[in-house]
Amino acid sequence: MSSRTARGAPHRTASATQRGNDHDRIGGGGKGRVIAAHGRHYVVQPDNGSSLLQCFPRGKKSEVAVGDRVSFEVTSANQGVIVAADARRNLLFRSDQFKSKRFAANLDQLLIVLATEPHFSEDLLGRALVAAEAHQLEPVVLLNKADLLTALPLARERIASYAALGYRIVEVSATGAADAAHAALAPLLAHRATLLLGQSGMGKSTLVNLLVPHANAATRAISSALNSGRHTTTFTRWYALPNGGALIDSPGFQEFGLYHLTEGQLERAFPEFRPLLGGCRFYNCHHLHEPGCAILDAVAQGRVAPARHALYAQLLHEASQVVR
Ligand SMILES: Nc1nc2c(ncn2[C@@H]2O[C@H](COP(=O)(O)OP(=O)(O)OP(=O)(O)O)[C@@H](O)[C@H]2O)c(=O)[nH]1
Ligand SMILES: [Mg+2]
Ligand SMILES: [Zn+2]
Repeated sequence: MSSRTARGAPHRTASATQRGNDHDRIGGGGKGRVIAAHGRHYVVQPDNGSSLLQCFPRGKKSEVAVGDRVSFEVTSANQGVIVAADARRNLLFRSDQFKSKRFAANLDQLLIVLATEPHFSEDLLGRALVAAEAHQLEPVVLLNKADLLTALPLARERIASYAALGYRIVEVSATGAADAAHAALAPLLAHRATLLLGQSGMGKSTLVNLLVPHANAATRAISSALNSGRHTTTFTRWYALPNGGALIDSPGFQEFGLYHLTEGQLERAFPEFRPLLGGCRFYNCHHLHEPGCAILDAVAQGRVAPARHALYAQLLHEASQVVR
C-alpha cells in the first residue's frame, strides 16, 4: 500500500482532512474514487465525505479511468491533483486499430440494457457478452420497456437464444412498473459495481434515477435525442448505491470494437464453444475453414447458432487487423 503513495509526494490521511471544512483541507490529501472523466479532467469523490474535487493527474501519466481508486492532494477549495492511482482489478474498454476507449475500472458486473423499442442491435449484444466473458465480468441482460406491448413479443423472441446459452435475462419496465423494476434489480446490484451498457435510448439513465436516490441523471425521449444527433448521457459516471455497491451510467454506444482480444480469449468468450475446444483435428484450429473442426461441425448440426459463429469469425478478423 505504501508504495502507491510514494514518489516523495506529501500525503496526509483522510482522517486528517476530515476535521476541517472544505477550505481547511487545502494542501492536504487523501484517498478517493474517480467518479467521472472528461478527457484529462477528472472528478474525484473523497472517501471522507467532503465535497467533490475537480482533478488533473500530476504529470503525464494520465491513464486514469472512472472507478479508479486514487490518492489526491487538494490545491484549492474544490480542486486537486491526482498523485497516484491504485492497481485496478480490471478495466473494461473497447478498441479498434487506431484507438481504445475506456468504459470503467474495478467492475464486477455488466448490465447490458436492451429495450423493446428502439430496436436493439444483436451484434452489439453479442459483443457486450464477449467483452464481459473476456474481462471476467458477470453479464446480465436486461430487457427494459416491457410496457410497450406491441414490440414485446419480438424482443423476447430475439433474446430467447441468449437465455438458452445460460445468460441471465431480466425483464422490467423502468417507467411503467417502477416498483417492480426496483425490486427485481436492487438485490442483483447490491454490493457490486455494475456498469450499465447499451445503445442510446434504451433507458440506462432512467434506471440510474430509479435505483440511485438524488442521482438526477439526464434522460430524454428518443425522438428528441435522435433529432439532436447526440446521446443524452455524454460521459461515464459512477454512482454509489444506497446499500453498498455502485451503478455506473455510460453514454450509448454504436460500435464495440474488441481488437485487443487474442484468438484464445475470443474462442473462450463463447460459452457454447467451450465444451468443444480441444475436439478439433488440429490443435491450433482457428474454427474458420479447417477440416475436422468441432465447432464447425456443431454449426452444421445446429448445435451452435450460425450467427454466433459469424460473430466469432468477424471478431477474429477484426483482431487480426491489428499489428501485434
Ligand atoms: N415506455 C417506456 N419508456 C422508457 C422506459 N425506460 C425509459 N424510457 C424512456 O426512454 C427514453 C430514453 O431513456 P434514457 O434513460 O435517457 O436512455 P439512455 O439509455 O440513458 O440513453 P443515452 O444516454 O442516450 O445512452 C426516455 O424518454 C425514457 O423516459 C420504460 O420502461 N418504458
Ligand atoms: Mg443516458
Ligand atoms: Zn476448430
